[in-house]
Amino acid sequence: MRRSEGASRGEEASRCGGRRRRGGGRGAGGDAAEAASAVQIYRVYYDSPGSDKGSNASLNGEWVQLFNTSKSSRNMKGVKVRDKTGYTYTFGSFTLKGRKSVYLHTGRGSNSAAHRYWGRKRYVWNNTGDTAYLLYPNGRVADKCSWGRTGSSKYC
Ligand SMILES: [Ca+2]
Repeated sequence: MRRSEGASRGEEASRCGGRRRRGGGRGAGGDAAEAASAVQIYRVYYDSPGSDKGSNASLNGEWVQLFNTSKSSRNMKGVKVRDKTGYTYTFGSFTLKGRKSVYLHTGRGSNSAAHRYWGRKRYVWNNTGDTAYLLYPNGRVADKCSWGRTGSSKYC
């Protein structure tokens, strides 16, 4: 409807979930359904540093950073992170504190408050374009972030 904003701006917004951040702040026109997702995809590092030789360290160079935009803790149990293909990570018992990030690494490692490990032996995020989805336990999309064939990471 707000055509005066211009098509390019609209496209940019839709590539990364179609709303908020980047310019503006919170609350502007947000509806209740979207406000329900306090946890959002903040950044995806899809092309891990160096060549993709498949070592665990290289796999862990791939990650998704989730950020809790609210001041209160969020229970993450059952929340999922999924790629376009359908590879899915499901959080077990985990609480993300308010205004904190958690990094979900592709490879194996010891889980901590700020770092969780998918445990995969292969990369999950395509270097040449992909989409990361954050799903509620019921499967509804809470957030998503897409990128193209350039760069190594995307701020969503
Ligand atoms: Ca990758």
